[in-house]
Amino acid sequence: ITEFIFNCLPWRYCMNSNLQSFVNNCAEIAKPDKIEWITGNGDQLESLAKIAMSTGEMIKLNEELLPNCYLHRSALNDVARVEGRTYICCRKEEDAGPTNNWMDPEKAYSMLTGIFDGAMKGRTMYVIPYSMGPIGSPFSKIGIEITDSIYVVLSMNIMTRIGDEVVRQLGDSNDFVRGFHSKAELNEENRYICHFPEDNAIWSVNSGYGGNVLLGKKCFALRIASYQARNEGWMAEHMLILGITKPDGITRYIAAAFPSACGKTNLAMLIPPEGYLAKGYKITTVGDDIAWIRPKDGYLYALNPENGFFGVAPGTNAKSNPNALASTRKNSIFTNVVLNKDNNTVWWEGMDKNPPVNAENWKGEKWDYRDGSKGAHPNSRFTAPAVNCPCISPEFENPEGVRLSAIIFGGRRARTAPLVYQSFDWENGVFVGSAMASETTAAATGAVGVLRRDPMAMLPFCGYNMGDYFAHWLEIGRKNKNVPKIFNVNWFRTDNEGKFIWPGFGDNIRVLDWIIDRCEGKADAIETPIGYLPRPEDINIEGLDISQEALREILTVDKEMWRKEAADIREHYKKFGDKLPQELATQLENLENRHPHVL
Ligand code: GTP
Ligand code: SPV
Ligand code: MN
Repeated sequence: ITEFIFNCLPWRYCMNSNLQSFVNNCAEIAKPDKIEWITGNGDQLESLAKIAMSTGEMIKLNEELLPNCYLHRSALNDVARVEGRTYICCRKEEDAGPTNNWMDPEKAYSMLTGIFDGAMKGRTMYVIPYSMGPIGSPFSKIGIEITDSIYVVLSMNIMTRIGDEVVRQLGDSNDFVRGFHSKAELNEENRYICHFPEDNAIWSVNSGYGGNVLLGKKCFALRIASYQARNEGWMAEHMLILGITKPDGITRYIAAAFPSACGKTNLAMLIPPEGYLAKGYKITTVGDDIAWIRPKDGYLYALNPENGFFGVAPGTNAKSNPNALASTRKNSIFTNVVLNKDNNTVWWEGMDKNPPVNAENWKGEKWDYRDGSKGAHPNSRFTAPAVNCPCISPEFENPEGVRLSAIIFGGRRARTAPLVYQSFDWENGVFVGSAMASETTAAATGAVGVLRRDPMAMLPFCGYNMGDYFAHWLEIGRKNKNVPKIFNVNWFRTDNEGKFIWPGFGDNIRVLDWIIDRCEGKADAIETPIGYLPRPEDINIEGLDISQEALREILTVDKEMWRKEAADIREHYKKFGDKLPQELATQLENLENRHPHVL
C-alpha cells in the first residue's frame, strides 16, 4: 500500500511544499500538456525510451552487440557547451568576477520567463529527482531537474542516482537545487544557461546538449557547488579521482584537474604497461570528471558526485582506453557518433582502422569515409554507467570519499610546460593552478587549439569570483596540515613536426609513479625556478620507445619561454584586480626573481 501511495503524483506534491511550489511554478510558465514524475522505475524508463524511438530522438542499437544502448543525434547547431551564453546571475556583478558572464538575477528571471513561456506546450514535463553522490551520504546533495527532453531523463538516469529514493531522502527539506530545462525550439539566439547561486537555481533553455542540459553535471556539481563549497568550507573541482595500487599492495589516491578533453577520463581508467602490471601496479577509477573534496582531520577527502561517465568518444579504443570502451558496451547512450548501418552499431574516428562502409555520419547523412570527411563529431560522447567500468574502484560508493595524496594540474601545451614538476608547497601549487594554460578543444563551441589561461581547469565552471576562489584554495591549505602535494603535468609537448613526444595513455603511470614516490619522500628531484623536476633517470622508461634525449627535452625548463610565461601570467593576473590574493602576487614575483639567477 505504501508503494501504491508513493507512486501517485499528488502524494509527492503533498510531501514537500517547497517541491510542490517549484514544480507548479515551472508548469505555470512552461505550460506542458502533462507532468510526469520520474520514479527511477525500469518500466517507466523503458516506456520513455520507446517514445523517444518513435519520434526519432533515440535510435535503438543492436541488442546483441550493444544491449540496451541508444544513439542520439543533437541538433546541428547544438553540439557542445556554449560558454558565451553561460551566465552567473548573482546580485552583485563583482561576485561573478572577471571570468564569468554576469546578468542581474531579476533581469535574467524576467527574460527567461519570457523564453520559457509556453515552451512545453504539447509536450510532457518530466520531474527528475536526483542525488549527486550516494543517496544519504553526508557529502551528497539533491537536485530536481525539470525537463521536456527524454534524452535528458535517460541520460540523468545514467549520470546520477535518480527517483523515489531521492524524494524520500529529501523529505520535507528545502535544500535542493532547482533545475529548469526546456529544449524549447533549440534556437541558438535564445539559448541561455543561467545559474543563480544565491537561489540554488539553474535555468537552461534552447539547448539539448550534454553539459548545457544534464544539470547535475557542470551546472550543479561545479558552478552551483563551487559557490556552496566556499560558503561551507569544502571544494568542488573539475577533477578525476584515481587509485594507484603499488607493488606493496597499498592504494594511494590522486585527483587531477585537466581542462575539457585534455585526458581526465583516460588517466582515470589507465591500464599500466606490461612491465608495471607484472610488478603489481593497478589503477582503479573513482571518478573521471568531478571531485567534491572535503577536509577532515587535516587531510582532504574526495568523492565523485556522479554515477556515470559522459566521455569523449573519438580516440577511445581497445588500446588507448579499453576500460572506457568496455563501459559503453551496455546500457549506454551515444551522442553524435557514426551509425554502422550493416549491424546497427556505432563507430567514431580512432575506434579502429575499419570505418564502416555502409554508414551514416553524426548528422544522419549517408557517409563515405573515403571522401576524407569526419563521421563522428569531434565532441561526440558516450554516456555510460560507472558500474560497467571494469576498473571501477571499490571506494566508488564510499560516502566519505577517499583520502588524497596528490593533486595534479595539467593541460595541453605544445611547448613550455615540462612533462611533470612538483610545486614547492601548497601556496606555490595554488599559484601553478591559477596560472594553468591549455589549448582549447571541441568540448566548447569556438576556436580549437587556442592557448588560454584556464585556472584549475575551472575557467568555465567557477560559480563565483575567481579571485575569491584562489583565496579559498589558499585558505584550505592554511587550515589543513596534511593537504596533498601539488604537481603539474603535460602529456602534450610536441616536436618540430607537431607529433606528441611523450607516448601518454598507459605510460602516464611512469609519471604517477614518480609523483607518489615524491609524496612519500622516495624519489629524487632537481630544484628549478618553477618547481622540482625529475632528472631523466628518475622516470622509468623500461620497455618504452623514447630516447633519453627526447625525455631530457620534455624535462627542461626553457629560460626564454618561462620569461615570456611569467610576463603572460602577470597579464592574466591583472584582470583580478584587488581580488588577487597577495600570496599569489608574491608567488609570481618569486618566479620572476628566481629566473635570472637559477636558469
Ligand atoms: P572532458 O570529458 O571534456 O572533461 O574530457 P577529459 O579531460 O576526460 O578528456 P579525455 O580523457 O576524454 O581525452 C580527450 C582527448 O585527449 C582524447 O582524444 C584522447 O585521445 C586524448 N588524450 C587523453 N590522454 C592522452 C595522452 O596521455 N596523450 C595524448 N597524446 N592524448 C591523450
Ligand atoms: C567538459 O566539457 O568538461 C565535459 C563535457 O566533461 S560537458 O558535460 O559537456 O561539460
Ligand atoms: Mn569535463
